[in-house]
Amino acid sequence: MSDIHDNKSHPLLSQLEDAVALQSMSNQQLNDLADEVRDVLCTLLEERSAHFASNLGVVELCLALHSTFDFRHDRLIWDTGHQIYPHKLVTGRYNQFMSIRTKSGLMGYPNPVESDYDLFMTGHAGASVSTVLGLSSGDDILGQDDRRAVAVIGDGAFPSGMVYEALNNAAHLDIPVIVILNDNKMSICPRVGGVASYFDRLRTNPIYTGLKTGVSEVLNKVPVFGDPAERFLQQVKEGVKAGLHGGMMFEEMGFKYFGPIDGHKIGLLKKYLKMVRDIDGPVMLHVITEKGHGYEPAQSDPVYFHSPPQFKDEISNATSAGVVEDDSESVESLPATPPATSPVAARNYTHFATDAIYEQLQSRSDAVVLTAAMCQGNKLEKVRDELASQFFDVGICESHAVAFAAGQAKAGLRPIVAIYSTFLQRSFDQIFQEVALQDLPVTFMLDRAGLAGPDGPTHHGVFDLGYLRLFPNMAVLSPGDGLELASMLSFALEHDGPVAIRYPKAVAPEIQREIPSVELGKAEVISKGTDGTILSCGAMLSESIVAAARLADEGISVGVVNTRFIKPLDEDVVSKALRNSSFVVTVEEAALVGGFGSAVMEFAEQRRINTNHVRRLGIPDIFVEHGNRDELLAELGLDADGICRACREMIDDKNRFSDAVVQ
Ligand SMILES: Cc1ncc(C[n+]2csc(CCOP(=O)(O)OP(=O)(O)O)c2C)c(N)n1
Repeated sequence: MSDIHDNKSHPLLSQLEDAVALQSMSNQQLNDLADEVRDVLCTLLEERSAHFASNLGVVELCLALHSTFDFRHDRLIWDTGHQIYPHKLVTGRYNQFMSIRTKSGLMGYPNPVESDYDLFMTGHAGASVSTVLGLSSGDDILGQDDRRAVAVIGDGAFPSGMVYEALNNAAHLDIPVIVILNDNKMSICPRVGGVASYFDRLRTNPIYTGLKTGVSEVLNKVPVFGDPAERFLQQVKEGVKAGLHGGMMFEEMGFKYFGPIDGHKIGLLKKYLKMVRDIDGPVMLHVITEKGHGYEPAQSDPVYFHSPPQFKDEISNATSAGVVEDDSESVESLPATPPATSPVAARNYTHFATDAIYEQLQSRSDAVVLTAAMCQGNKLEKVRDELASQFFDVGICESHAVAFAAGQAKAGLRPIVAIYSTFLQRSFDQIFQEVALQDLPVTFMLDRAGLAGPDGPTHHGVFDLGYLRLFPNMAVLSPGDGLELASMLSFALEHDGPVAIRYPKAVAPEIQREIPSVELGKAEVISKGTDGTILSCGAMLSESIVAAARLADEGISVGVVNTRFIKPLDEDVVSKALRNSSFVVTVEEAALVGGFGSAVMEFAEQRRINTNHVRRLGIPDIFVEHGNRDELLAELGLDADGICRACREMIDDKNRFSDAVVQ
């Protein structure tokens, strides 16, 4: 791991004990500090993959905020939280910074356990305006109305429906809340939609373009406190009335809107921040930044540099036009463990899914695919570019995506909703009402279903079985290897009702065998055993096969079932396993509460089958920390070792139980 501690090139950062010190720094010092922050970010990327361009883009904004506010007392929320790195560096975490995104190291997102400067643990976009408004409301009621509450939200996150719910409520409450719109023209890919076009129009405002020098002259005289600030505000407002102003939409919603201003000029930012700090009501400051600012390759290719692989290996061939071996929101090195039974192609589930989607869209004109701003993560660029009329990017609007797909399905299309497991949580109610209740043929492709690795608890997709299994009409599938994925998608598009297919962020093994066709509620029996049965859910199959092979070497005969369907279960296969095996182990990369093992137990209860001999392996009732997926799986007992251990324990238990009976 690179050492930044002794780095003489960070004289300011290495001495900085607390962000409050920024308040007494000159603009020149803050600019020097910005250079040091960028240097650390580049050093980090030499070490490992991380969110990069977004962080480079907010350096000046972050420093200006901390030099204007005291966030030990005031409130600051970075929407989503992927651009939190400069904030971490100036809030006492410089020394631990190089541990970021490693197990037991700093999180790549805000984490209140690390620092009081991080108020919420976040990773999902679009919630910041609501939480900041709530903080301001709490402070207001509790008599702490000298505290100021600031949300920094990107233009990519801004179209989220929740933002408008919060803006609406803020205008009604009319309490101080500062929303900073960080407009860099980008989501992960270039942002799309009507809100994006509106922001583009706002950029033509003379305050930003500098056409009306009168305005910038006024800005140079910005006073700091009290009435003069009000007077300045009045002057700016006069400018507004004189036709300089954009932001009417926000003004009409009850916000005072300022900007857009250059988000890389610390002095200018501080002036505006001081002004909005003293306004007694909802205010929006529109700041223009450049994603990747300060590092030329990231400036020219912010899509690739959103979360690129580590520098060492990849920087020379970095281009967003080419295929990036990224399997993330953030990239992680690909796990190596092959299933013992087969050769492995180093392709991950996402690649199999993308190919299957492309083929379906090519062969069926009624099939369409939807993404919620994750074209790159879902590797849908080829579909977007070659089959544009069947491709829909709705922005970071997962709830809308699902209801929109329901409408398309009702109209006769076969929509495929490609949303990561964790983000689909946003659409719980639309899955219920618009899709399942209507029994509409919408197919959900849930990538990152399982442990999402270094992104951590905000991104692990481990709750989907719980929330999908709930709904009548819903079929829930998970492929045991890459080869099954395409057949599962063709099944889904022929099925007359909603289907969800979940798969993890992992290399997809190709288990060489005669693959039976996918039929509703039919499992695949991989091997039979005389002692016990492993009921494997989805990607746990290869580890289950490895475990069974190892146990066979020890003289323990364990069969393996690739259950394929979590709902409906293959009642015949599951009931035979429960009745005929002396023990059954269920294995899933999902929360045990409401998951696959729970489904097996519920089924056993319905059939009045004893379950003393059943053991469920999966994610216990905790939020799993960040770390490499393999490390996390091993720790949770969800690798071949863990499965073997569980099987041996079941045999020991059985022996103890028989001894007790004999006595
Ligand atoms: C609900 C949700 N959907 C999708 C994502 C994945 N995601 C992470 S960052 C990002 C882009 C955010 O764009 P913006 O807010 O403009 O920030 P920028 O990276 O441009 O600074 C997306 C789509 C997410 N974190 N949360």
